[in-house]
Order: sequence, then C-alpha cells, then structure tokens
Amino acid sequence: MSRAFIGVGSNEGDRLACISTAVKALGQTEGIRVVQMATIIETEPVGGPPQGPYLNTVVEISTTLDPQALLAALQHIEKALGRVPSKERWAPRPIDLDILLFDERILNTPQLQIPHPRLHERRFVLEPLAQLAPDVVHPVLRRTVADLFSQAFNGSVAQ
Ligand code: A4P
Ligand code: MG
Repeated sequence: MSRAFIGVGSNEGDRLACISTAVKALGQTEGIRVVQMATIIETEPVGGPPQGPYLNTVVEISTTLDPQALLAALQHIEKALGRVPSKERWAPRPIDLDILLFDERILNTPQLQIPHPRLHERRFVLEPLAQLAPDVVHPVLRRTVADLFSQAFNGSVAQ
C-alpha cells in the first residue's frame, strides 16, 4: 500500500462541482482510497494565458496502484469530467489532477515526474499540502513540506 498526494485544480465551469465529482470518482476507483482532503482555496492563475481564478486543494490517498497506473486513473477521471487535451500549456481546465508525491519515490520519465517538478514553488500546492502533511519529506529536496512552505512564502501552517 502506498501513500500519495494528488493536487487538484479547477478554473472552468462549476469549479466546486468538478472538484467534488473528481474526488468522488477517485474514491470509487479500484485500488484507491481517499484518506483526507485539504481546505479548498481560491487562487490566482500562475502562468499560461489570461484566465479565471482556480479552486485548488490536495487529496491524500492510499493506493495499491503503481505510479503509472495511478496517472492513467487520474487521466481517465480528467477526461470523464470533460477535459479536452490542449496544445497550449497551462490552459484553463475543468479539472487537473497531478501526482505530487508518491511515498518517497523519485521518477523521471517523459510521461511522469515524481515529485511534481513545480510543487515546491507553488503556494496553491504547498498551502493545502502543508495542511495535510507538514512533516512529509520531499525526497529530492530533503526538506519537510512545512519547511518548503515557510521558506517559499514565509507562511505558517494553519492548525
Ligand atoms: N506529467 C508528468 N508528471 C506528472 C505528475 N506528477 N502528475 C505529465 C500528473 N501528470 C504528470 O499534464 C501534461 C502531462 O504531464 C501529462 O500528460 C502527464 O504525462 P496536463 O495535466 O495535461 O497539462 P498541464 O497541467 O497544463 O501541464 P503541467 O505542466 O502539468 O502544468 P502544471 O505545472 O501542473 O500547471 N494556477 C493556479 N492558481 N492553480 C493551478 O492549479 N495549474 C497549472 C498547471 C498552472 N497554473 C495554475 C494551476
Ligand atoms: Mg496536470
């Protein structure tokens, strides 16, 4: 059984409904159990073309899937929620599901990088992740999530 954290974002359509449908679908996927979900926060878009604000959160799961099978499951849910592949990077989307951390695994293939390569520079990821797992250690940077958050944003973890 592995412990993984999934970054969840939406900035198109009924954002709250998209997130709740996606999290429900995650929990209904064979081999995935949803353990906990962070507070949903509204965030300004980072990068990409001009677009509306996001709702973001992070979900902790326990899973028997390997990272590639988990990615396939996430992409299946994204597609079911009406996400169409975009040529443009960081385009608006009804749902984005990213693997942030997967145990202490480090993976660098063209299809899948774990930890997520931009995790440590993004408030919309670090804030909800720090709420769920402040003591989890980033296996490449060798810092806790709480450390990464306070270092990047001078933030303190809400209790
Ligand atoms: N991929 C590689 N590693 C991973 C991983 N750890 N988890 C590959 C998930 N996918 C991974 O992703 C493109 C490809 O990344 C996938 O086919 C997979 O093989 P995508 O979801 O289709 O495209 P994307 O999300 O536009 O690209 P990318 O580079 O993953 O974007 P980011 O860096 O995740 O940024 N601003 C706010 N406020 N909130 C957001 O949620 N999100 C983004 C997307 C930009 N700005 C944002 C937000
Ligand atoms: Mg993505």
